[in-house]
Amino acid sequence: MKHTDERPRPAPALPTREPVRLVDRHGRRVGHSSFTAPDPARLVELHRAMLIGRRFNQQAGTLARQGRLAVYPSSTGQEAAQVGGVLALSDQDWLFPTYRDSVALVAHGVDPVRTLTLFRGDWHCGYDPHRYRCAPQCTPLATNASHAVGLTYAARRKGRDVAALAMMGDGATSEGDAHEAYNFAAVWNTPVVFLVQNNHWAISVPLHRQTAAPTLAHKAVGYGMKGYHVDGNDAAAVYAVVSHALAEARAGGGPAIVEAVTYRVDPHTNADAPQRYRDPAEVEHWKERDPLIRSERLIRDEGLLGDAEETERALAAFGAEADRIADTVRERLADGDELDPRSLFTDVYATVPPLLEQEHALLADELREV
Ligand SMILES: Cc1ncc(C[n+]2csc(CCOP(=O)(O)OP(=O)(O)O)c2C)c(N)n1
Repeated sequence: MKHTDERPRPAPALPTREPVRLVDRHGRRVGHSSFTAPDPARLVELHRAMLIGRRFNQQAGTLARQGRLAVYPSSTGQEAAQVGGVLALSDQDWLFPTYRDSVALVAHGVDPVRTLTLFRGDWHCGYDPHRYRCAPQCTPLATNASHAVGLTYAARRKGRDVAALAMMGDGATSEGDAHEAYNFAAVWNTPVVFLVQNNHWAISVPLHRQTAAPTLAHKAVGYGMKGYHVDGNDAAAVYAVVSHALAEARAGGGPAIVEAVTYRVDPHTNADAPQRYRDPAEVEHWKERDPLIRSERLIRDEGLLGDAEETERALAAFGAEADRIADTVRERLADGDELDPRSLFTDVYATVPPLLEQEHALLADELREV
C-alpha cells in the first residue's frame, strides 16, 4: 500500500510562554539559552533605524492632522518590532507589509515620501514593488500573508532562493485569510516568516476578546509550524529571532510565526479616539517599556558608540539625520504627481474590457466638463 501520510518534519515544540528577551527595559543584557544579541554595529544600526522611524511617525501624524494625508496609522512604540524584523531580511527577500508598517518600509529602503503615497489617497502604492522587493502596504487584513506564500512558492519553483516576511497585527490572526496562508505555507513548506505584531488592540477590541490562545505564537503549532514568542520592544531579540526563523525557513525547515509583543502607543489612526476604550495607565505602563529608551541605554552603558563625548556626537547625528528625512517628507509630499483620476482605468487590464472602456470615456467627458 502506498503510504500517503508522510511527515518529513518533526512536530514543532510549543513556544515559550515567556517572550524571548535579550535586552531588558533598563538596557541591560539578558542571557538566553537559544538566542544571542547581534554584534555592536548591528545594535547601533537598529537604534538608528528606530530613531528615524519614530521621527517619521511624528511627521506623518502631523501631516495627517494638517489634512495633507487622508489618514495615518502610527506605529510609535512598535519601532523595534518593525525595524528588528526588516533588518533581518537578506537582499533577495521580500517584505509584505500592512498599513501599520510604514516604518518597516523606510527601514527596508523604500523612499519615505513614496511610502506615504497610499495615505494621500492614491490607489497606487507609490513605489515599484519589484525595485524594493516590497509589496504594496495592504489594508484588507491578512490578505498580504497569502501573497507572501504565493510569491515564495513561485520563486522556489523557479529555483530562486527567496524568503518573505509577512507582517500582520494580532487582530489579523483571527481572519480566514491568515488561516489559509498559514496552512498553505506549512503544507507547501514555503520560506515565509509571519511577523505578528501583537500591539494588544485591534482598533477597540482588546487581545483577550480576540483570541483564547495562550499566545499568538501558539497558533503556529496547529499548522505544523514553529512559533516564537518574543519581546517586541527589544529590537535585538526581534532581530535575532526573525533572523533565525528566516534562516531555518530558507534551509527548508518550514515557515514560522514570530509573535512580537509590543504596544500601540498612539491612536489606531488619526481618526480614532482611544480614550473611549482604553485606560491611560496602560499606555503609561508601555511607555516605560519604550524600545528606543532601552536601546539608547544599552548603547550608552556599553559604550557602543565610543566614549561619552563620541556617543553624544553620534546620537545627535542620528537625530539630525532623522530630522532631515522628516523635513524631506514634509517638503516633497506637496510636489507631486497631480493625480489623474483616469489612471484608475490604466493599470489593471492589458486589454481593457469594453464596459470599462465606456466608463473610462464617461469619466473623461465628465472631467472635461469640470
Ligand atoms: C478584512 C478586513 N476586515 C476589517 C477591516 C477593518 N479594520 C481595519 S484595521 C482593523 C483592526 C486590525 O487590528 P490588528 O490586526 O491587530 O492590527 P493593528 O491595526 O492593531 O496594527 C480592522 C478590523 C479591514 N481592514 N480588513
